[in-house]
Amino acid sequence: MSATNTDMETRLDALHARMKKSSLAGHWQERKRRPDLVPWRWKWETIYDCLIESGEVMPIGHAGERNARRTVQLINPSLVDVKATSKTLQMSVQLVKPGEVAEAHRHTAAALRFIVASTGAYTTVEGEQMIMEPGDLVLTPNWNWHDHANNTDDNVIWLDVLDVHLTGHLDGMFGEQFPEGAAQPITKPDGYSRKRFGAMRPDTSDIADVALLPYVYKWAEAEATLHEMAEAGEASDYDGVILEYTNPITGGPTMPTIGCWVQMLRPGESTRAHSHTGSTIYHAVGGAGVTTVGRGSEATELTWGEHDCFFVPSLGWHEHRNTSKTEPAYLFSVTDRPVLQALHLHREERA
Ligand code: GTQ
Ligand code: FE2
Repeated sequence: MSATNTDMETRLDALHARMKKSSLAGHWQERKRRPDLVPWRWKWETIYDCLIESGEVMPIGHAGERNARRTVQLINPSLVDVKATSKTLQMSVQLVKPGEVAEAHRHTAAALRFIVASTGAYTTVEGEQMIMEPGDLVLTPNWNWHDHANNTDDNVIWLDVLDVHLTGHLDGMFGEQFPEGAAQPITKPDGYSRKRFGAMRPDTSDIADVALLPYVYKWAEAEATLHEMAEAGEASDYDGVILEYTNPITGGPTMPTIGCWVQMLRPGESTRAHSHTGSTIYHAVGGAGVTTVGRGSEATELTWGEHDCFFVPSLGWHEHRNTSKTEPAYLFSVTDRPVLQALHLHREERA
């Protein structure tokens, strides 16, 4: 090595040390990589066992306390330290036992509930009591007051999805407890949101932000529509028969930060592989199948049955297969795609 090169190396080392002291760095210097998320599958049996056990050993606390909600959180193995399902979203499973109340609060993180087991428990959102039936999707957009009560004789269990990790990365997280008691007063009639914001609706100019509406999507309607679409042959090669849960006024995504979809894979159906930006967390509402993530020697097979949950990372090639020759399979999914779309970052590639 020439004297000049040695001289440069010595000076470069000194420069690095000098920059480090002043909180500066060269573009050429290495940095720690953000973790790559792995495809993953959580068996319902295991989630359920842990959730029921948590019901025995962890009481629900008051609003503002760490145990104000009793949930078991789904964790991506690459995000163990930050306890996250993806870099943007958190999926958890919540249990409210008979007679319990999860007290009222609101926060900047947007939330949704997808009901797994309920015999008439309800969640109250912005003064409207929303009865939860299995397969229903209830939205709690950011800054909506919400509390949950179970006045039935059976456990109520649902999936929570929140954009807490995105909101956290953006340093936009804050919240507050309801000032006047554990549960907010019920100020609206049953079914209010669907009448006020649905296809036949009064003037909406008084609504502060139409992208943040409390809303309920009923499973019975989703299921019937999926079957009618299947009969009409309205299906995608990449997703099977698929519906988006749209905002009833804007027609845009479910919420600004979380998009929700439900798809039916017909008996024996295999979809074609595609890859797109946006990571997706799936929940099998019913049926059984296999989702292949990645291609060739890198491929991972995620085998799922009723109520299992699984994760497909952004840009991961994926294809679904319904392994039953006689029964349909239903997948509910949530994605951060609306964020990528809003930022003009969304891309898709098809096999
Ligand atoms: O039910 O309000 O899973 O505030 C995490 C935070 C659920 C809720 C979660 C929450 C809730
Ligand atoms: Fe909450």
